Amino acid sequence: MLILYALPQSSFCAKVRGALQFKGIEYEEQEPHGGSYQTTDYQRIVAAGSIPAIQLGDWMLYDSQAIVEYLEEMYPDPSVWSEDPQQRAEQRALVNYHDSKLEPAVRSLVPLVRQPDSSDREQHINIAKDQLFDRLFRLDKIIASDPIQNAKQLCVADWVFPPTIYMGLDILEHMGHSLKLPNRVERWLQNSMQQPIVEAEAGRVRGAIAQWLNQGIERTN
Ligand SMILES: N[C@@H](CCC(=O)N[C@@H](CS)C(=O)NCC(=O)O)C(=O)O
Repeated sequence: MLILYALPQSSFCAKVRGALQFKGIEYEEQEPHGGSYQTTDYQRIVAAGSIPAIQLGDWMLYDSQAIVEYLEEMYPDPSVWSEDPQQRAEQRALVNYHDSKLEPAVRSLVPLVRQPDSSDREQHINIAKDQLFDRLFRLDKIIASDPIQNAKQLCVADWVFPPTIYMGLDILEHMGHSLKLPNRVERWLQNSMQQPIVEAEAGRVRGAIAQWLNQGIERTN
């Protein structure tokens, strides 16, 4: 049985979980040893020290994209990519845009959540928010050429972006800010959320983020 090491608040884990579910692969999900990827017990078996990772017998693989590509080779049907080579290449580029541009922009909001109110913090929030908006604005331009919307079926991009986008919106809202999504991104988000896999993955990440944000409220009150 394939073991997936994952945590519920991670979009990278949602990427792999979505692929496993889309392909109907049996798996067992476990939190990293000690509940954190920073523990020596976890890092003893996953040298990269990151989540997600999969284990099959004594074989271990880290990195969400490598895992998805491995699953795609081993279980090609249904494919997590379009049948059309150009569209498939665009979808891969889009997922890479998520991993290298959008997710880091959302992640830069995280350390600001627990900082005490100050004009300095406010300034940092505005800088991070502008960067996030810029990346969403570029995403809007990228999807104008339609790497996903003409596809006949879901692809990885459909279930990896929503958890990250909601994470950004929810964290900003918690810090008293809002961000209006560009129109095409908003439409894509709403359409993808009609799909059970996407709704489940986004819901899971949002639930974990909400719990983390609210724990902060309990602690400071
Ligand atoms: N490129 C990696 C990134 C995954 C990642 O950044 N995971 C975070 C948690 S969401 C993590 O494990 N961070 C610890 C680290 O990378 O050292 C992937 O796609 O799996």
